[in-house]
Parts: sequence; C-alpha cells; structure tokens
Amino acid sequence: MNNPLPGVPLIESPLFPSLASSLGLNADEARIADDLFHKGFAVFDFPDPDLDARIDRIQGQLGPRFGVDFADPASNKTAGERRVQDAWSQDEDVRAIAANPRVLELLGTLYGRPAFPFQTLNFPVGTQQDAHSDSVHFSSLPERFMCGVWLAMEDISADAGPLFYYPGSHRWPVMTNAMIGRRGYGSDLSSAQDPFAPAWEALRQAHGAEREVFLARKGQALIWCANLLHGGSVQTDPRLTRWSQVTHYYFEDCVYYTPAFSDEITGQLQVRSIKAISDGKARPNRYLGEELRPPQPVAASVRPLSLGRRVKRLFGGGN
Ligand SMILES: O=C(O)CCC(=O)C(=O)O
Ligand SMILES: [Fe+2]
Repeated sequence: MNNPLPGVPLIESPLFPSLASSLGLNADEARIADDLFHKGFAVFDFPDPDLDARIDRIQGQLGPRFGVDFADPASNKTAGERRVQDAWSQDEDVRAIAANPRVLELLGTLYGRPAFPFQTLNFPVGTQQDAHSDSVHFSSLPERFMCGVWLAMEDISADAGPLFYYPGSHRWPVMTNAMIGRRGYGSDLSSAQDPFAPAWEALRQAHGAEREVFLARKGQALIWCANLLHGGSVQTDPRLTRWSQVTHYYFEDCVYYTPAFSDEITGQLQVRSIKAISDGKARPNRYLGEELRPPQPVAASVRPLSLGRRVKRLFGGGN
C-alpha cells in the first residue's frame, strides 16, 4: 500500500476512504472500519468461543475483591470498590480477553501498525465517569495510536450506568495542556481529566453533540478511538451489576506518554514504561524504529549561548 501518511493511524487518516479497499476487509470488518472512521466507535460481537465460561470464572475470581454480596438481589452493589486494574497479571481469562488474537489482528490492520494491549480494567458496576477522552491519560507520539475495547460481561440496562459517548467527537482537537493554557509537567492532580472538563463541555455545546448510550448485550464489545469523548452514566439502580472489562491498546513504534502531566512544547513528556499484556515484554518508547534515548548533555563547544550572552553578542556587551 502506498500510504504517504504512515504517522497517522489508517482508520483516523483523511486518506482512509481511498486506502480502505487495499486492506482486504470482509463485510463485517468493513462495517467496523466505516463506523470507526465516521463515528469514532464500532460495536462487534467479541470473537471468543469460550467467552461465557471466561466471564463466569472472572466473576467468581474477582467478585470477592469488591467486598459486596453479589448473591443478594437487594444488596447495594456499588458500596465497594468499583474497579480492579490490571487483573490480567493474575487472571488468565482477563488476559485472554485482552490478548484476543482476532481483535489484535483487526486493530493492527485498521491502524496500520501492530497493536498490543497494555492495561485492563474490570468493573462490577457502573463507573459513573464524567465525559472524557482517554487521550489525556495515555497518548502516543505520533498521536492517536491508542484505542479502548469495552466488553459487556452481562446484558446492561439503562439503570445500571451504561457506557455513553458522543459520536464524531474523535475528530475534535486532541487536548493538550498547551491548548488549555496550563503547565502540566510535574503538576499534581486528583484526576487527570479535571483540567480539560470545561473545554470538552464547550466543544460539546459548540457542536450541539448528543450523547448516545450503549445498552449492550452480553458478549458485545465496542472499540473507541483514542479521542472519542465517553464516560459512564449514573447508575440509578445500585442493586444492579454492570460487569464489564476495558482493555486499552497501544500500537508499535511510538512514544507512549501521559499528556495531562506533560508539556509537549518544552519537550517535557511524562513518558510511560509500557509492557504488552500479549507477550509480557516491554515496549520501549520508539520513534521511526529507534529507541528514544534520554536527552544527552550538549557538548560545551556546541552548547547554545545563554540569552544574556546572545544579547551581549548582538548589542555589544563590553567584554
Ligand atoms: O466503563 C465505563 O463506564 C467507562 C470506562 C472508561 O472510560 C475507560 O476505561 O477508559
Ligand atoms: Fe475512558
């Protein structure tokens, strides 16, 4: 394929419509690609013949960690922990869902670079997270080489705090600290999303964007693009569960970093140490195939002049 924009994920590239025919997608994959390109998300049936058995085992394994009586239909399921991060490291079924080979293959084809999972989140109830894009938490350079796959581990009703999103919001600007006039490197935040919330709200209003809710069937999954605005609706019935798993994916040959705590303009990046769940191996930060080295001290002979010496040189400093 002749793609003059290899640093843009294929599925997010303005050239995607002209490149799509060379990807050899079947009808269902072409529909997923079309949805991702236009709406920023796509729903599909999770391709795993053992999924029901995995879900049973995951609920049995993780359930006791939330400190809630799941057997009692009247109990408040939201009273305990609402999530467990990276259960894949102890739970083979969580790992197998994250590393599903057919999902990895599809993502690799759609993005134009091999995909790998790097984080899992398992939720027994709704997250009630405000609208956000995951890009402020984990982004890449070049940007947008990240996506989430959200899997319904039971039928999810409107009262159980379903996932929501704003179709088309993936095309809005990717938020950085520079964009909102804030310094991020070395800053402290209780939530990385907080400083960006007013800008997202303003964009929603400016676009007249309508929230869409995903009332998923058990076994349905949804891919969201890196910049799609999404969140968890309020769980109006605390007796319900909303078992789900999110896996976050990166793609090879990128720098992986946290924009909320970075200032791209000054080159101060909070880079991430990433390990792929699929093979347990580290994925060093790379650019054009080369590993990123920490900045080297500049040799004295080529060190740029300080501002004071430059001023003296321009205007004559007397020495
Ligand atoms: O499941 C949800 O309600 C949202 C989860 C989410 O935003 C995430 O994992 O990135
Ligand atoms: Fe998210």
